[in-house]
Amino acid sequence: MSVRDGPQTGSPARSRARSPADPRGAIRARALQLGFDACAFARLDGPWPAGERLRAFVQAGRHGTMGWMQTTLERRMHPTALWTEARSAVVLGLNYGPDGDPRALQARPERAAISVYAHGDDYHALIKGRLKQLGGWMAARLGGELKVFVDTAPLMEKPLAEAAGLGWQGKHTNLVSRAFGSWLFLGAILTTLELEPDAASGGDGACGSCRACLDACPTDAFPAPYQLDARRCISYLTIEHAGPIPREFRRKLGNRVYGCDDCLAACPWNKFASQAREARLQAREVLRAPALADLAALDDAAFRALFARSPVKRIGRDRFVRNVLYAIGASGQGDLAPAAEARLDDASALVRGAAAWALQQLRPARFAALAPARLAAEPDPEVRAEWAQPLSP
Ligand code: B12
Ligand code: SF4
Ligand code: SF4
Repeated sequence: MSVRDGPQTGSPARSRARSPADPRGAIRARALQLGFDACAFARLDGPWPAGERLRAFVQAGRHGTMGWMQTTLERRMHPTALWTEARSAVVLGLNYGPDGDPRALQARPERAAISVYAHGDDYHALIKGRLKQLGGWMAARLGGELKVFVDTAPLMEKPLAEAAGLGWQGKHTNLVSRAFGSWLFLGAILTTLELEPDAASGGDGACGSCRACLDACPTDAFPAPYQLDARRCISYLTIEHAGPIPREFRRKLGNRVYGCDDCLAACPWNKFASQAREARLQAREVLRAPALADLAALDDAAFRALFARSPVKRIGRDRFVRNVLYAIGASGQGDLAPAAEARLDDASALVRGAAAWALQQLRPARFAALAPARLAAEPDPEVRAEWAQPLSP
């Protein structure tokens, strides 16, 4: 989702009349007032190794089915390739620190783990609204043209945040902040104004010899420190990947039904983190540890109601219930088998296939007894393939 509504243009006459003596200080103060937790500045003419690294990532196919990374590659490689007139970036951070260690839920396999970032309202809408407010204020006070971005535009936000000194890209590839650990959403405003930059954080110094995030990854998604193969990442598999998830990953998903926090949560810099102050990002009680059996029974209307204003809504009921059924299959909880069996005749082939796999994991004898009739009646080739599979680890 692009939030470019711009360019928003300020009136030079008005802006001269009101222009503050310290524009950076004024922008920062306004950003904090609007509820952002961090604000820093970068020039766009500095060193930028990120572009070539992105090209290598795409050339190696590590973006998987996120074809938009390839189609927007040239614009995505540098902020000025996206917008030639841009001179400076205002980079904003919003703390979404949890109130505990999200990995604790892994000890309760009958419950679903939804990634921390999706426990409250959708951050895109929240940040977009605030960026627009800040942008409108900047345009009126300082003039220039600007565009606002959060997440879905072809702008590399993490290297930009590192260039602005908000933190550094850690070995898990996310931005780590000395003040907020790994729990910081990013947004940015590109502007034609020449704003004084902050000092860049620079390099990998603050990770040192630590490799806690690399060792924490359940699916070995890091081919090397600072590099992610998205095709192996649970966040990609559960959110972005459309079809059946490859069998090699299904048990490793555990009870993670939407995104993953393991590498973020493992980072020792989180000891400086604090709980999110933004009310709309606080965890909704109902999403903290929902029962897998309840989630597997969601129809489209119930799914939409449960995930109203939540980022989870974006993936739709079928993909979500697919994830829930994999979690049921990986749970080792035989009493969840009826919840899987109840989905064998689902209208969605994606759901039927995941239900068959879950039943096979929990009740192999029951699965074997049903398989011949199911194979004969099932029209979808991918679901038939599930019924034809021998039990595998
Ligand atoms: C595509 C994408 C994904 C993909 C790919 C993730 C990835 N690491 O690339 C998937 C779906 C897997 C994903 C997952 C998540 N995402 Co995401 N995602 C994005 C998106 C849209 C683009 C990122 C991108 O350009 N990736 C391409 C790769 C090549 O870029 P890169 O990670 O910066 O790669 C750098 C390193 O590899 C490094 N590098 C490579 N080699 C070397 C060698 C050395 C020596 C060094 C020092 C560095 C280095 O250089 C590269 C360029 O800077 C951004 C939003 C945006 N517009 O930027 C959000 C974003 C990165 N995601 C975000 C979040 C929160 C997540 C999740 C935590 C969500 C969750 N809980 O499930 C996970 C984290 C998984 C992980 N470990 O990265 C936040 C991160 C905030 C932060 N503090 O960093 C962002 C910025 C969204 C936002 N606006 O807040 N995401
Ligand atoms: S989000 Fe999870 S699966 Fe993805 S890299 Fe981090 S630990 Fe691995
Ligand atoms: S866990 Fe260690 S290696 Fe990973 S980002 Fe944090 S400090 Fe760096």
